[in-house]
Amino acid sequence: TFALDERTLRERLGVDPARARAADTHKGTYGHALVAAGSRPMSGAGLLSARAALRGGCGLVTWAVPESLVAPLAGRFPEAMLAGVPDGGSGGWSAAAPGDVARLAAGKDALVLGPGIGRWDGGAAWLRELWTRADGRVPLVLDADALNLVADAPDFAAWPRRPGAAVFTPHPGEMARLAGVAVPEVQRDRIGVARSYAVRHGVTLVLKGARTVVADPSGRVYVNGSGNAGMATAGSGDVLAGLIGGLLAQRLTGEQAAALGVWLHGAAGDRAAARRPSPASLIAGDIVDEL
Ligand code: NPW
Ligand code: AMP
Ligand code: MG
Repeated sequence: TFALDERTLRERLGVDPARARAADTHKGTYGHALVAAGSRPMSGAGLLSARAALRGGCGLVTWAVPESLVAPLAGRFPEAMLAGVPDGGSGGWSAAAPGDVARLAAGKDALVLGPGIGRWDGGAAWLRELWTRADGRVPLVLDADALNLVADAPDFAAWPRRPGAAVFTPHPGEMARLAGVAVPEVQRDRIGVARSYAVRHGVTLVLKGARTVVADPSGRVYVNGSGNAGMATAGSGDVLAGLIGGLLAQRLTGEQAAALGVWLHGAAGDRAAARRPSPASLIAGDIVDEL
């Protein structure tokens, strides 16, 4: 188990939080992330996530939303491209075809799925179809409701392994659902629960909360030292998911992107809290702005 700090990032993981850019590069150098996030009541989750992906330094972001939201969201985030997935007018993902999302993900450098997508009957089968049909080489971040859909699946362990990285970012409530245990059991042994899920399912598991745990599929574990309780606020997890996706799009490994993303997110939260009279007034958009 390693302390997750700047030294571990540089010396063990070979990533530099303040990395420079080579002069002779262009936006294509830095990858294209697809962020599939947000629905009618939770479009903000998608906005925060997609903005964080771009702030994480990836070159291009396409933000996919249920088609009915494209017109109301037009112009809200000028740096991102908007893609509408046919939704039958619902503003939600339950009527969207998994194949449409898989097609948008084809050729992208990362896919972030979950913030603000909601839960619905049949959602687990929907996600399984997307998991199977999307190009398995595209690295994946699953967060929030996408993790609840995984938890609803009776047979996740039997889903095909994808060759690309998969990073799961549950908070303790979501981790409890994934592992089929109660929240206090998760909190009693955060490292053990995160590590065993990561190893068993071949994913990089980010168990969020004070001292976030990052466990990689080989069983290596990092415990984060940045961040503060001001980050216990709506949307801060949506920011983390987008940020990790933006780092994956830049060809970091799942382990590197998860560790760097978690540390940067906490460090940005610390800077944002220091600017406020009290950490209590921190909101998730402040974290994005500090990245
Ligand atoms: P309790 O009762 O609060 O203690 P949900 P969600 C538990 C979107 N958002 N330690 C918690 O327990 C997200 O992206 C949209 C222990 C409760 O039982 C999702 O798509 C926003 N327990 C969707 O909302 C801004 C913890 O888990 C349950 C815990 C639902 O996500 C907000 C809550 O989990 C939000 O990001 C902890 N640290 N944390 C927007 N602006 O559009 C949570 N629990 O039911 O999955 O609800 O996390 O709010
Ligand atoms: P979510 O519950 O999905 O919005 O995620 C919350 C985010 O805020 C995660 O990245 C957590 O690690 C972070 N966070 C929440 N509470 C704390 C805390 N007390 N100390 C540090 N980070 C926190
Ligand atoms: Mg969340």
